[in-house]
Amino acid sequence: MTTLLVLGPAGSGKTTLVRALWQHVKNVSKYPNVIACNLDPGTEDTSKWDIDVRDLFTVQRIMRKYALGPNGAITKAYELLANSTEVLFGTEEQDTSNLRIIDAPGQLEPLIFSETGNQLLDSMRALFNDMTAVFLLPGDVVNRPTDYAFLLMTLTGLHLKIHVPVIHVISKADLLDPASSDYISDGYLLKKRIVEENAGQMTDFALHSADLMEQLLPRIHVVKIAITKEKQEGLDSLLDLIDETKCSCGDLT
Ligand SMILES: Nc1nc2c(ncn2[C@@H]2O[C@H](COP(=O)(O)OP(=O)(O)OP(=O)(O)O)[C@@H](O)[C@H]2O)c(=O)[nH]1
Ligand SMILES: [Mg+2]
Repeated sequence: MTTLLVLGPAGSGKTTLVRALWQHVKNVSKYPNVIACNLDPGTEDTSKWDIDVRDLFTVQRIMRKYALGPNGAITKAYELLANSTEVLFGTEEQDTSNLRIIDAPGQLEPLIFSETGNQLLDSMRALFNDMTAVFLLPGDVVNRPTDYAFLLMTLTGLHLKIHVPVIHVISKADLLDPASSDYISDGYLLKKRIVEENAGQMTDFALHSADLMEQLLPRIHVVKIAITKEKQEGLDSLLDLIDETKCSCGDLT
């Protein structure tokens, strides 16, 4: 049994990846019972999901019921969700799937900084002792070295908080400049590009971030994924890396 929690900044391609991987995996015999779950109560996505949090509540309904704005409603949704994970997913005995792919909401702040976000992560870890997080770093953001360093810091904080293996995915890899590939795993080059980019006050922060990352970066496995109308790339590499997380010899950290 494997549970993938797909996380990333708003618009980073989470839903696109979850649905493409779901379709792709149905053809891979080792995961005959794959299910896709929508955990985003705010999405207006109209596709069919095996499990959908909107069957329990939506951001719109929470906003009305508790007189909250959209971000307050997301935080409230995490609180409600933390107490409903078993209702939503069923118990382990009821669940016959061998791969669950979960699409998380794009708002990372309530997950990282709120008490209810902590509760939700606790309750998901308790329900899914096989959970692996997949964190998306979108290619167009990676193209800007300063923002890439900033996003890596966010990801590292999340990694330390979430207490599960984290797979790094460069999403929208079709948008990645060839020159960006050089510094994705190389802290020294990343710092050089940050200085060249000269993004004002962010430069010093990004340089410190890259300093902290320098030892870590070469050891992080990164999968590049592109899902466009024309092509789908990287899904098999992602599945291989997921298998590696199951293997005790896999060094993902
Ligand atoms: N070029 C390119 N565009 C992509 C790719 N994946 C997704 N997109 C586009 O990026 C936009 C956002 O994709 P979503 O899958 O909705 O992103 P998301 O992370 O689920 O967004 P939120 O749930 O709103 O946070 C859509 O217009 C997608 O078509 C990709 O690999 N390449
Ligand atoms: Mg989405």
